[in-house]
Amino acid sequence: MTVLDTLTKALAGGRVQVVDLTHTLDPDFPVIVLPAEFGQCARFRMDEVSAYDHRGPAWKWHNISMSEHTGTHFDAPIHWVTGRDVANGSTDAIDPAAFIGPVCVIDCSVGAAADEDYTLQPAEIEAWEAAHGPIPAGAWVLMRTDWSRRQGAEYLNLRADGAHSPGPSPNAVRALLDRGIIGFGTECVGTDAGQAAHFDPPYPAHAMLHGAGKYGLQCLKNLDKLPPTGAVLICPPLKIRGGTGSPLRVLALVEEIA
Ligand code: 23J
Ligand code: MN
Repeated sequence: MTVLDTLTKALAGGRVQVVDLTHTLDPDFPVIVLPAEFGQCARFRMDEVSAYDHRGPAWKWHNISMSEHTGTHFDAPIHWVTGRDVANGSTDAIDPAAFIGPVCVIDCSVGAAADEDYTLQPAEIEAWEAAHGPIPAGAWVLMRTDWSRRQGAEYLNLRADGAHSPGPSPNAVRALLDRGIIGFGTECVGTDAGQAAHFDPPYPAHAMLHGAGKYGLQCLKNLDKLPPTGAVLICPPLKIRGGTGSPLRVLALVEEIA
């Protein structure tokens, strides 16, 4: 049997399960809100074209529109100024091998429940590796916070001084880059913490990951259904010419270990 025969049989037999890490695209799902002087992210919108009626008697369809950064979405290197000159840094040009790979899940849910401005630190990455083994080069690393359980205004958690939500510290991003990861994902509206404009450098996840040609995922859910290590992430963005990112379906393959 080939590796792929083994995989398809394990999928059919239920030994490998497919976990959906994606929120439903819906006009009510929150999008990032930037300070008023900046351009803003559009919510998801869906307009009916026909519904088995005079506009199309045998078919139903919709026109849809949204930002590249609406809902569960992928960030490409050219999203950030630091990555503007990264070769093949737009969604249409990224090597598709980046869209499937091993995934490490760092559970920050206890810290994020206690502190809405919680930041992942290098010491936790080291503790995770002491328990689960080294983060392999080419891995996707996901920060579990259980933030996806929040709804409405609680999700962005905006106050007069901006958003309050967890994310990685600059030194944690450096540590992940040292391991040669391919991308980093979170449950929050951005890969960076809500207060990351005040970090040094500002927006360290965006600035450092994309400057190094790495990718981001945000607005993930169901990270509590993944093992710390051993799952496979599948995250191909739409092939938008010159795209800085895209909404996408994010899946994980999880093996039941007998
Ligand atoms: C634009 C400006 C700042 C940020 C973002 C977008 C995102 O988080 C995003 O969706 O990539 S922080
Ligand atoms: Mn984004």
